[in-house]
Amino acid sequence: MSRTVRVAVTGAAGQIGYAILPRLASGEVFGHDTRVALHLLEITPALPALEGVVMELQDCAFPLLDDVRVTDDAKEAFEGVNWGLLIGSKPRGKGMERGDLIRENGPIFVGQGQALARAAADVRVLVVGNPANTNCLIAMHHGVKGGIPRERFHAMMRLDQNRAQAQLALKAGVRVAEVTNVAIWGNHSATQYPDAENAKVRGRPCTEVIGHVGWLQGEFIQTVQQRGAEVIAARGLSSAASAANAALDHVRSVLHATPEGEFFSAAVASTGSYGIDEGLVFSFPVRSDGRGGIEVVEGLELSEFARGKIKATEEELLEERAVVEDLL
Ligand code: NAX
Repeated sequence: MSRTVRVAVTGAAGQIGYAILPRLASGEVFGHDTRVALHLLEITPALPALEGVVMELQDCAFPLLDDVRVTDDAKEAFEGVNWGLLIGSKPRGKGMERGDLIRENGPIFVGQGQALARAAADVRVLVVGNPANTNCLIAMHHGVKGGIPRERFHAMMRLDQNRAQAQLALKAGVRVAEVTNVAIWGNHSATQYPDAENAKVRGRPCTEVIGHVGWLQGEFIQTVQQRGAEVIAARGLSSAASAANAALDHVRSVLHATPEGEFFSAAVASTGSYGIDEGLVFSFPVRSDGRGGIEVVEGLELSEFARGKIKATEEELLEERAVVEDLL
């Protein structure tokens, strides 16, 4: 047993927390030769519920689970962690506009970005809590000020990628693993652009295999954009198992070198690729070098249709950034 990976999970008593913690502790992400320590952060009123989750983790008797810490103090939670999975945030209340939600949650990510920089020298951060891209922008801003490299901050787009991949596989009548290179561009919101034009089915262009441009530019995009709302309408609760699964997929994709010619989707700070405003946390096709570094895949062809969609989602992110300008 060589080492211990320390993972902070915020909002650990929530739905996604409940789905993700056993899987993190099982060894399926960091490998069966790596111990896992969990640092769980919650707001004070949720600590009793979190104690119940901790009891269940004990009752799983995971051989690799090294240490579980529970706290309502961000600095304590992030002490020495290698990964920060920032899942906790306030849900959208009745009648609340997107702008109100951004204002409600922004301050959480100021404090957590600062705490990460003070407590964790070698950390990678995945922001899941919504609005994920702008929350990530805020955490990144404060983390970078404290010395964490900018490229260590990501916002989760993997659930959108997985949803798109599944829809394309269903349409093409192939296994989901046979669909690759699904880029999601922009914001984790209803303006995101799931890109079928660059996707592949069994290595061939998806547009050739599916061939139905009307479906690819219409129903496919809307289904992916609205999938979260569809799950809420059916289940009465937002996606949790699939969101937890996507976060773990993201971590695994960062840890392992991306196969030659392939990419996955993650929101990272724009350095101006594809003309996107610098600094926005924007979803791009990315590749991992297998040592924890990821870089944007340059040079993908974008049709006029795609460029229009990408512009719209960029505009939404620019508006979101303007709403939190005072926090940056
Ligand atoms: P829950 O409401 O079940 O859990 C959220 C937890 O966060 C609660 O236990 C709450 O006490 C805690 N929390 C609130 N403020 C906190 C703070 N300052 N520090 C630590 N913990 C805090 O929500 P859940 O279904 O688990 O979803 C969590 C977040 O993920 C939400 O913002 C949700 O919108 C977002 N999602 C993001 C997705 C993505 O693809 N990026 C998809 C799934 C999900 O909708």
